[in-house]
Amino acid sequence: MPNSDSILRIALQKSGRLSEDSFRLFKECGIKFESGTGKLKTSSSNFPAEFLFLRDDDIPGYVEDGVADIGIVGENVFIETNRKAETTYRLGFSKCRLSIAVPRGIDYQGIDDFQGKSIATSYPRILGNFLKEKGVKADIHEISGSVEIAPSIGLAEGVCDIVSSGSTLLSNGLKEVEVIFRSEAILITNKKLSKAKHDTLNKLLFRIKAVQTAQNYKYILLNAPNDKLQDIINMIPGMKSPTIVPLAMEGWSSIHSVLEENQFWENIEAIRSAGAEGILVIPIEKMIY
Ligand code: PRT
Ligand code: ZN
Repeated sequence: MPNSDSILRIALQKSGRLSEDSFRLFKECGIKFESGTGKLKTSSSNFPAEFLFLRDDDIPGYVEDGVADIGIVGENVFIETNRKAETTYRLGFSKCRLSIAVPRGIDYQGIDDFQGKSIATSYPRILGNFLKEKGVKADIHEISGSVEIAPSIGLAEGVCDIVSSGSTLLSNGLKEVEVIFRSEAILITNKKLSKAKHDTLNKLLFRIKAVQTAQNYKYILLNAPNDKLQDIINMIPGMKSPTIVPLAMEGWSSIHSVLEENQFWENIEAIRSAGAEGILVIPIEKMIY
């Protein structure tokens, strides 16, 4: 049993756009817990962690107050709620942008077009800061949902909302004219975490980094004639150096290495022209340097 002082309370979105990727991340880190049973709280069976399932908007406040030690939330919500917590790690999923949009027929010239006009949004703080920085005095009309319909019902001249594919704007007759903030899921931490909980957090971060590093790399196996080995090794140097195993066929070897996926695609033609055959590329589950 872990010492209760070291148990990390983790706030996750109960159900929504962050949930699936957050749950998957813990699964890939080998941290087991039950979810999806309508429970609001559960413990991990194999890691010193408790999970709280919450509305995303409540997560920064819970982490600031220390009800949760850490949480996963969209950076847009973290900045908008203006709660005090550390941004510990950028997770790279749930990427989106906060943008200003106007009706498609409008001849938009620039942000100054909004002087004296109104913009509907659920993000008054981020929008307010942006307008202030640009010296634009506009009325911010705060609404909590269905922001996109505001211009068509005469509520505001423009909207400021989260955009991902852009299809919601398109289907509401709007066009994106200013990107004011780019967001992704982040891991936030209470500012007064105890030493014991910090140690647990470091164990968790170690696992997250191992999983995320692995996702960018591939294990590569290929066969090559022995007189071409050095050329190919130079192209796929691996973590330390590649493994070379002789094949049963005289004069040939198998090279095993680790390669960043982008590097693989950039070098594949050169590797083939250097004489490599039977190339296999295999996903890596965890990677620790
Ligand atoms: O119920 P709860 O309060 O927990 O969830 P929620 O409904 O407030 O949030 P949710 O689950 O919709 O989003 C959680 C987080 O996901 C957001 O805070 C963002 O950080 C991130 N995210 C990523 C998005 C989107 N993509 C997104 N597309 N959040 C919202 N949208 C909405 C947007 O508001 C708009 O209505 O999707 C629509 C636009 O999408 P496209 O693809 O049509 O452009
Ligand atoms: Zn929400």
